[in-house]
Amino acid sequence: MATTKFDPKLSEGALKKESGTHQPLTSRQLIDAYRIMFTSRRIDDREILLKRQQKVFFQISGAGHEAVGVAAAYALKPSYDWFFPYYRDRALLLGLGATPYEMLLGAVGAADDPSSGGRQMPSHWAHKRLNVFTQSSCTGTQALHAVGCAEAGRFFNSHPNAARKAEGDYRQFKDVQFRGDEIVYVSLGDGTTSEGEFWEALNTASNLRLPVLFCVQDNGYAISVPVEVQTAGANISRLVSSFPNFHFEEFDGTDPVLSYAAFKRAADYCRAGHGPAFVHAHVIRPYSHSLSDDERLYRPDSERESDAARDPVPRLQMFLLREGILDENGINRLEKEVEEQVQADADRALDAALPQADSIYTFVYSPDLDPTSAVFDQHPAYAAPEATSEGKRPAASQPKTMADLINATLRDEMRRDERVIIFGEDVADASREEYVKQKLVKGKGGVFKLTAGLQMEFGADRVFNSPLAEANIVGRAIGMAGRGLKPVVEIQFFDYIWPAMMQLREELSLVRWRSNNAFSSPLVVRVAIGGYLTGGAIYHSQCGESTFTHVPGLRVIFPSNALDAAGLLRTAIRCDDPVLFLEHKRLYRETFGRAPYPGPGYMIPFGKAKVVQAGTDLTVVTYGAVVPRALQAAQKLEREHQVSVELIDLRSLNPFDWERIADSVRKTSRVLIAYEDTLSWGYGAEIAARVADDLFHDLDAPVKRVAAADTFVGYQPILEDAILPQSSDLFRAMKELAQF
Ligand SMILES: Cc1ncc(C[n+]2csc(CCOP(=O)(O)OP(=O)(O)O)c2C)c(N)n1
Ligand SMILES: [Mg+2]
Repeated sequence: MATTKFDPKLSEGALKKESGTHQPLTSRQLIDAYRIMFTSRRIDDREILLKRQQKVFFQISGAGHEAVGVAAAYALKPSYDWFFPYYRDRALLLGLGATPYEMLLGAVGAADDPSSGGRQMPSHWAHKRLNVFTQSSCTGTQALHAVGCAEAGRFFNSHPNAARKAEGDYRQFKDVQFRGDEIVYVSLGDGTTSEGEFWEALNTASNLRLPVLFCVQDNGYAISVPVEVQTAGANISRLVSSFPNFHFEEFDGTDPVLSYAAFKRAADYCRAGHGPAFVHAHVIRPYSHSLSDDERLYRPDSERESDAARDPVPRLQMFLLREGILDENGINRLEKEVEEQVQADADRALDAALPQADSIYTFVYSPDLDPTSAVFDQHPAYAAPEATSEGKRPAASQPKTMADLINATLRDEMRRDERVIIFGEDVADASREEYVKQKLVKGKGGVFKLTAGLQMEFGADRVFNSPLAEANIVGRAIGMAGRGLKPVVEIQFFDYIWPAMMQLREELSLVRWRSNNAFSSPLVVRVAIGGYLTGGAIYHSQCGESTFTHVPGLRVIFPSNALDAAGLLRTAIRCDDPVLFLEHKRLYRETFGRAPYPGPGYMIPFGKAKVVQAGTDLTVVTYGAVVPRALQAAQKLEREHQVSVELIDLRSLNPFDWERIADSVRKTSRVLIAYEDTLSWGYGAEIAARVADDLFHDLDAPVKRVAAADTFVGYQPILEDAILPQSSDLFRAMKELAQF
């Protein structure tokens, strides 16, 4: 295998040279660097001890990475720049101003742990005051958050009014701060460079010349997998070297002087607005991957010994002695002070208050703004759409399609709130804006044209195309929303949401809970969903909403008609929680459910179902494109068999309107749950279970479901019709249930 491994013997490190070569760090800074690095190592050692005593429950160390952390902290500004670190960044955090006590609170899982209040593993840093954004355990996701964060900084800088607070929506609870020349630091290990999100982040940072400083801390291993297996040619610097607009650095990251000089050059480049930087630091990992790993199983002693010779902590100690910056007494005094402090902080942390068991639901959603509340219950602003004497409606009250009203709602919300920005695949009118401006082309505005005209009205920095990469869309949006923007992003087809699944399931839904409310990323993901298209086939027809209603922290909305789409989308945009807004493609331009535009204030609270028609004999609970099909079946049943069906359109799937369902079932004693997704393990299973649990004694018949066959939507219409629930299927099931 052809490889270009980094050879530490070739390193030009200042620590290897003779005296007087430690510029640009002063003696004072070098002593402080040693204090931070030694403190970092001692906290790791203390945590390892506590883990062995079963007083903490997990340990992952920053050992071997300390010099890089200190260098980054020296080159960057806490509470000014933004930080998306990873678990080896203990020394960075200490260098920025986090305290050993705070870290040990994290280790014991104390209520006051500033990272997560005892919700995340130790070393999963977050620090609101220092601008350290919450991180997960997922390798690589943070790279896209960093990109979004940098985009937000740039946006607020060019739209300073957008940063102003406003009453009555999520902005009331989101402080926005930005600087003209801030840098966004993001770090990751060598193994993590194999993740697609890393490359997606480099691509966008490069293309947009964003001030993101990528720091790869290359310890040669990802748990037991060596770098030459992860990375073609074993050197990530070589692979990324052709990205345009980047400043590149590669160096021995066990040397703080060399590391600082490299970080300084990289930071200067970013801060001057030239673009991103890629800092590749070769480090060591002396303490195995974590306390759950024993590297002796896959690394021979010889390899571990040669690493140990580069250990940054003893190396800097030797350097300070050799250079006469500290004598032996000075070193001993410093180390003793650190030891005593870490010991005292550990004792104090062990006595700290622990989180309460009854706090488990706190911060799953915003504590400040409840989207089910009356704040979001706002009536249409137009007069009732009555016909005029000539039998014609005034233009404003002409019934419009769901597509029209979604477009109009987006437009009005963008006018109202400058923080609303839209991006996704093909959502812009034209990325080559001059074509539209010169009237050479009309512009696209989305494959379903839902965002048509928005770029032309609001500009290319508020409505723009993303790369064809769904994780890129959601990941960047999370970083932006974390800073206070309100991204309303589009996933072109539900069938292609899966590359973003990690960002949706592990990041978006969790930002608030895992940071104990220090951070939040309320944003809207609009998704075109569903079948009944004739020709949509497997990959343009999928439903799958229950995969997302299963995720705490996400709101899931699925309107069936134009008016509901407008009212619920406005709530989604103004609320303080992340929302998955599912738009049925078949309903976009359907005659069913058209409505005049209800005005720029119309809102429907989440969690409130709509009774499409009242009835007494049987309850049908459904949503989305099954609503018109169920209505047709219910009307036929009434005509032909005098069965009175109460039809409930849930429209909000999480939260959902249990009260409305329960009231109806108590009245009718019969319930059918109908949905377009595949039958088994679907959304209806949860409703059926709840009915069985809570309403068993009210039932006169078994709970029934009608849904898609447990297979895939076929292209040939004969197949599609057989697979998706049809009005005739609904009619049959309703009739059987009524007759039971
Ligand atoms: C997406 C994902 N896959 C797998 C893991 C499990 N895991 C945690 S750390 C790690 C290795 C990371 O190696 P590297 O990026 O080199 O960082 P290092 O720990 O060496 O500093 C793995 C596989 C994870 N946390 N996230
Ligand atoms: Mg590694």
